[in-house]
Amino acid sequence: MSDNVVLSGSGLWTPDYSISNEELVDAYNEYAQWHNQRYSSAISDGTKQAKPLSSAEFVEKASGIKSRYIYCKDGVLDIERMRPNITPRPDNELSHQGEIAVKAAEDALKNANKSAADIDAVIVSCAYTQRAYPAIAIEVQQALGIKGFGFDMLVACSAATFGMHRGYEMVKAGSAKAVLVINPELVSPQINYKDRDSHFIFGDVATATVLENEATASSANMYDILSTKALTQYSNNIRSNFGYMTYATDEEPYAADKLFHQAGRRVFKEVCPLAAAHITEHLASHELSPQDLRRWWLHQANVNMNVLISKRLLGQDATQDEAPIVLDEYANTASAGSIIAFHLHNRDLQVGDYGLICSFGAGYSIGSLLLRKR
Ligand code: CO8
Repeated sequence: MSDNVVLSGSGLWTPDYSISNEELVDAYNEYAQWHNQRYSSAISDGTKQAKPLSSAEFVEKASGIKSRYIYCKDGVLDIERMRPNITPRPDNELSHQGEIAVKAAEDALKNANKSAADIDAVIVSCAYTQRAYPAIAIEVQQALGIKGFGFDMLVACSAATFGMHRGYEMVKAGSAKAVLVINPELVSPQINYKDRDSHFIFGDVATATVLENEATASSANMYDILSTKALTQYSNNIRSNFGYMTYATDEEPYAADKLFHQAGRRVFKEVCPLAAAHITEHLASHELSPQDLRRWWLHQANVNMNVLISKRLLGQDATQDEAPIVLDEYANTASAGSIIAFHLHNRDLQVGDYGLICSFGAGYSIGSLLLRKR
């Protein structure tokens, strides 16, 4: 059997609800004003900090984000709650994260022209899993009726690309014929909606991809995966301390440091050059230059990051056709952003065109896949 691996299909599940910058900022500002009034004497004697106001104009200018989708809108804009109000499910029902994973997976299977019987491994790879065990991947495997095996993996912003790397290697090694990689990015429960600097950044979504041996592939739209490249470099600039240890350490399990927090400016400055160098090296290993690529499916955290990286690579701004932006509508969806961009903007490529999927962010982590349209 050949050892060529193809990306034969992708899938996307988009939540029913969305929140505009204006709605989000109005709720945050109402909360901040309430907070500042409630704690006015502590704020004046310096024992508590005042909450600064947010602005929809700032959010769009600083990030490019106009709105975000959300799994459960209820509760987020309620200043007495400021977090989604998700109803817990009993153990014998499909979990929330399992449900959105199944939806994206079904779309990817359809687009890859595959049925559950064709898949022999399921990887659920995302920024958070809603529980430690049993693995969400094994739950999804059962819900879809897939034989073989499944496992979860977490690599924050690069979970999707790193998951695809593992799928690629499994198919190459012959330990699986076809791998379903799913990224159920249900991130809204970890957003600090009371924090002016980060309340606007993220949205929920689920994406999925099918990677398989070319010998079994029958999709009408597929890509050769020519190679993968990964890099990690430890940084505390994007962090969440949420975890199972709080039960033993007696810390507040939902304190601000247990939610997403970052030094956004430093992330911006450090990650952009790392990502540009990583991409250049990846292409050079195939004797390709950035100009040889027809399309860039880049991580979707901040439009200004993508502009800077494209400029470093191409020497000029990339057009929407060259490096599509989806974060205006979806916001930062953790690891799923580059896969949404791929899913929505790949069908027009011609046979032989090159494209690159690349994630960059928390860890730090950078992951790329070089593709060629078949
Ligand atoms: N409204 C109004 N003003 C604001 C706001 C706001 N909401 N926020 C900040 N400001 C103010 C600041 O206080 C500051 O004021 P001053 O100049 O007086 O000090 C001014 O605006 C400028 O602030 P910044 O320097 O912080 O603004 P930036 O231009 O740097 O923009 C960004 C902030 C948008 C956060 C930007 O730095 C950025 O995008 N950086 C990169 C971030 C990034 O890529 N992060 C990766 C995220 S991690 C990830 O993708 C996955 C993690 C796992 C998922 C987690 C899910 C919950």
